[in-house]
Amino acid sequence: MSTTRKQQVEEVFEDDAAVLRASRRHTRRSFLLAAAGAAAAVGLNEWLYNGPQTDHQPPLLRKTFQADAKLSRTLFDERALAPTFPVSRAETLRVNGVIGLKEDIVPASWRLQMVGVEKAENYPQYVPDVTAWDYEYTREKSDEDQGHDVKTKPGTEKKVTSALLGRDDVLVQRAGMEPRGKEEAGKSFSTLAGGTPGLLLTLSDVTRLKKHELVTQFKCIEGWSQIAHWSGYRMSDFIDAFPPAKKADGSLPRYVYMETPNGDYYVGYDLHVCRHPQTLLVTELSGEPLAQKHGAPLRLHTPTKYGYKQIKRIGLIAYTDVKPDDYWTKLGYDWYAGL
Ligand SMILES: Nc1nc2c(c(=O)[nH]1)N[C@H]1C(S)=C(S)[C@@H](COP(=O)(O)O)O[C@H]1N2
Ligand SMILES: [Mo]
Repeated sequence: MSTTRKQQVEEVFEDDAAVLRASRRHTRRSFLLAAAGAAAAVGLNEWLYNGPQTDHQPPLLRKTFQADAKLSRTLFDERALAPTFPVSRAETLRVNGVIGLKEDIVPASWRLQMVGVEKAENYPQYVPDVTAWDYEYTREKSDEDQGHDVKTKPGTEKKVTSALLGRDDVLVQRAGMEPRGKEEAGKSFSTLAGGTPGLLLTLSDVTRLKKHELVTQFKCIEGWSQIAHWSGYRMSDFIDAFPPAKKADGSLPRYVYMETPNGDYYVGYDLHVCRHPQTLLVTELSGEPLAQKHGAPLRLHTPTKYGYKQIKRIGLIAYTDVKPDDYWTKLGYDWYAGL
């Protein structure tokens, strides 16, 4: 990395000095807690994995997950900051999991469906049905299936001449098209019904916000972790720009739901986790525009959660007061996925 680049990054960090200071405090605390946790877990491990399996997860382990999640949510209140690192420590992040990303999306056809925004009809991006949007995909499969991938049910994409590229070797998929959820976990119960009004945002609606950089550890529940350098926009700034409609009693909806444009991968979040200062809508990784398999043009990074909560290629963001469906929770993993 050139000095200028390094300086730029440090300037951003300078700007985020408060975030950094708090982050260092958290690092020390998490060391102590991790040590205590590891000691307690050792003896239990073998026993845990020997019981009968239901739902892809041993029942006892599942309870432990839930108890752990509760404990860490209380201890850290989900508002503490994850440790950050100098950019020199950043690695090249591997690609893991391509659910919802199997065909390359035509970048110009990408839109972000936004549902549950206050007074949505007053925005110029308002449409009466966000599910009527057509996403276009190029036909060639650029990569082998990777990571957690499992059987794909045959798709139902229609071969139509592309409105954008004028080619007929392009797949056009309407946002609300059935069946959605062609992967192992199936269709999300939170997926939108046809005729849902909302906003159709373009990338510039996100990139006009203040840009931030973050170098954090990325942890996959499969047991690997890497330090990665992210650039993007604070989701809290995005929420301020497109705030949720309040409920009848004046309070805010509790959750945020996201899914890929084809509905195959989907994740539910608490609203306050989306407002965490380190939750970024990411457009760049290692200082380069995101690759398709890392979630171009827009993915989430939230360093207090496991990798499976960090959805790649976001097609929909919806505010909701009903706890949203979640791909890996359906297959037995914890909904909170806290670290
Ligand atoms: N759309 C989508 N997002 C996804 C996944 C996926 O399969 N599809 N896998 C998740 C998991 S389990 C991990 S560990 C990370 C991996 O992100 P990376 O490929 O950028 O390393 O993406 C997460 N987000
Ligand atoms: Mo993962």
